[in-house]
Amino acid sequence: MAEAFIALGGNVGDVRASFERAIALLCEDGAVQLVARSSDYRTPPWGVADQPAFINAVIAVSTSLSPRALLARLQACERALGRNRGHERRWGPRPIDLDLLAYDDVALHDFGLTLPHPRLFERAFVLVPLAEIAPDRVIAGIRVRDAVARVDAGAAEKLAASPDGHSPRTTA
Ligand code: A4P
Ligand code: MG
Repeated sequence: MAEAFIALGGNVGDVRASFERAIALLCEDGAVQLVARSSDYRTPPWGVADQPAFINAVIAVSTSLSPRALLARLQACERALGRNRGHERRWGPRPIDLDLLAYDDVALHDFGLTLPHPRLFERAFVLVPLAEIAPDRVIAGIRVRDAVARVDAGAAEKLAASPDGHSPRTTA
C-alpha cells in the first residue's frame, strides 16, 4: 500500500458536507483507506480574489491504486459531487476540488499528473491543514513544518468540528 495526501477545497454549496461525501466515496472499497483527516479551515481565496472564502482540508490515505488511478478516482468523486470543469474558470469558484499532493516519494511530470503537486509549497490553504496531520513528512526534500513557516498561515481559520460531521483524526 502507498501513502498519499489529498487536498480538499471548495467554495460553492455546503462544502463541509461535500468533504464528508467525498471521503466516503473515495473510501467506499478497500482500495483507499482513510488514515488521517485534518480540521476544516476557512481560507481567503487565492489566485482569483473576487470570490467567496474557501473551506480547505487535507487527508492522508493508504491506497493500492496507482497514482493515475487515484487521480481518476478523485476526478470521478468531483464529478459525482457536482463539479463541472466546463463551467469554471481557472482558480474560480467550485463545489469541490480534490488535488493529489503527494504519493509516497514519487516524482513525475506527466500529461495530466504532476507529483508532488506543483503549487503545494505556495499555498497556505494546503500547507496549514497538511502540517496539522503530517508536520514531519518530507516532500521534495522539504519538511512540511518548515514549509508552513514560510507562508502566511495566519489567514487560515480553523473551524470547530461540525455537529453532524467529522472530528479531526491523526495517526499520532
Ligand atoms: N493535475 C496535474 N497534477 C495534478 C495533481 N497532483 N493533482 C491536473 C490534481 N490534479 C493534477 O486541475 C487541472 C488539471 O491538473 C487536472 O486536469 C489534472 O489532470 P483542475 O482541478 O481542473 O484545475 P484547477 O483546480 O482550476 O487548477 P489548479 O491549478 O489545480 O488550482 P487549484 O489550486 O485547484 O485552484 N483558494 C483557496 N483559499 N482555497 C482553494 O482551495 N482553490 C483554487 C482552485 C483557487 N483558489 C483557492 C483554492
Ligand atoms: Mg485542482
